[in-house]
Amino acid sequence: MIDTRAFITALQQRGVGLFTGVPDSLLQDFSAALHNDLPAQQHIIAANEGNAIALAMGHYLGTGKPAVVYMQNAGLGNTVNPLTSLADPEVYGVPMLMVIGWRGEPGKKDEPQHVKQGRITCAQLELLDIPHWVLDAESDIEAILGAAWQAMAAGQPAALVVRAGTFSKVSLQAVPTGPSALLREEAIAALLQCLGEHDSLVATTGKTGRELFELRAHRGENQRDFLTVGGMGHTASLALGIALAQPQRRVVCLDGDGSLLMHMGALPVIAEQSPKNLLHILLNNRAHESVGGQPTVAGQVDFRAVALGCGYQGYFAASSVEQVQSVLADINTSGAAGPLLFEIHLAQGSRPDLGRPTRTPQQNKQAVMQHLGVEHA
Ligand SMILES: Cc1ncc(C[n+]2csc(CCOP(=O)(O)OP(=O)(O)O)c2C)c(N)n1
Repeated sequence: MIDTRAFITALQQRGVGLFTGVPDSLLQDFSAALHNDLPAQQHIIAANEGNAIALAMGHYLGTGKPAVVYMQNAGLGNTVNPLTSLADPEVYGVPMLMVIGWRGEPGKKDEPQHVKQGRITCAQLELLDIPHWVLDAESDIEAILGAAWQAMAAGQPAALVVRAGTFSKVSLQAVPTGPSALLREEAIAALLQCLGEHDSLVATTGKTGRELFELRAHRGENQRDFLTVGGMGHTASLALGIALAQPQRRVVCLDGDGSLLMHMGALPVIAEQSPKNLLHILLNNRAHESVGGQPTVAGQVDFRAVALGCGYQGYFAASSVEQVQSVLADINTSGAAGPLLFEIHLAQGSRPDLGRPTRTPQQNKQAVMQHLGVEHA
C-alpha cells in the first residue's frame, strides 16, 4: 500500500503547490489527506473536473509549476475539452499531473455506470496522447513520478490511473456542517409521503438514488423513479426534458448540492423554458456525501438569490420533516407554477447498510417510461 501522506509529500517535493479536483470514493484517502493537511489555497475542490483543469492551467501560468488534478474516471469526460483545446501541446502545452481513480477496472466487479468508463479509461488517455501510468499498492512512486515529470517537461499533461486499494487509510477531519439535523434519507421519506402517484421523480447520482430505490421498495411501491446512476450534475437538465415533454405531469428533481454546482448553468436555461410542472429539490448537505463527505461550497451560496436571479418562479426552504411536509402541502394546495426551487438543509450521513439498486439501468428506464405512459421504441 502507498502511504498517502508520503505520496503527497513526494508531489510537493517536486514543486506541486496546488491540488484541485472533484472527489471520488476510490481516492477518498488522498482527498482526505489534502483536506486535513493543506491550507485552503493549496487544495481547491472544484465544481467540475473541467474547471479543475483550467485552474491547474492558471496555476502553471502564474507559477511555472504543474498542479495536480484529481478525479474519478467518470470525470474524464468533463476534462476532454480543456485538455484538447487548451492544455494540449498542439495548443498551449501546459503540464499538470492528473490523478484518476479507476472505477470499473476490467476484471473487477463494479456498478453498471462504471463498467464502460473503466474499460476505456486508458484508451481515452492514449487517444488524448496523455502519457499515463497505472498506480497500485505495489508501485514504485519515485520511479513513476520521475517518468511523469520527464513527460511533463515537454509541456504536456500526464496522468496516473489509480487502482482501488492503492492508498493507505486517512480519515477526513470534521468538515463544517450546517444547522440542520435532518438526514437525506429522512427528507426523501418525508417527500414520498407528500408526492402523488403521477409525479415523476428524477434522482441525482450517488446515494440519493440508492435511498430512493430502497424507500420505494420499503413502501411496497413500483419502481418508477429515474435514478441517474451516472452523469453527475445533469439531473436537472434531464428532469427539464421530461417536464417539457409531459407538461401535464409534475416532475420532481431530487438534486444534490455537488451535482447542482457541477453544472449550475442549467438553472437559467430551466428558468427560461419556464416549465410550470418542474419542482427542483436541492438536498443540501454541503458535501459530496456519497463519496466520502468532502465539502462543497454550498454552505456559502444563497440559493434563494441564485434561483430567483436565474428566473425560477419561487423558492422554499426546510430543515425538518415537519417543514418538508408543510412546504410540500403548501405547494400542492396553491398549485404554485414552476420552476420552483425547494432547498432542504441537511446534515451529513447515511445508513452503513445502504444497498444498491437491484434493477439494471435498462430496467429502470423501462419502468420510468412505463410510468410516463410512453411506448418504448
Ligand atoms: C463527473 C463525475 N464526477 C465525480 C463523480 C463521483 N461522484 C459520485 S456522487 C458524488 C457526490 C455528489 O455530491 P452531491 O450531489 O452533493 O450529493 P450527496 O452525495 O451529498 O448526496 C461524486 C463526486 C461522478 N459520478 N461523476
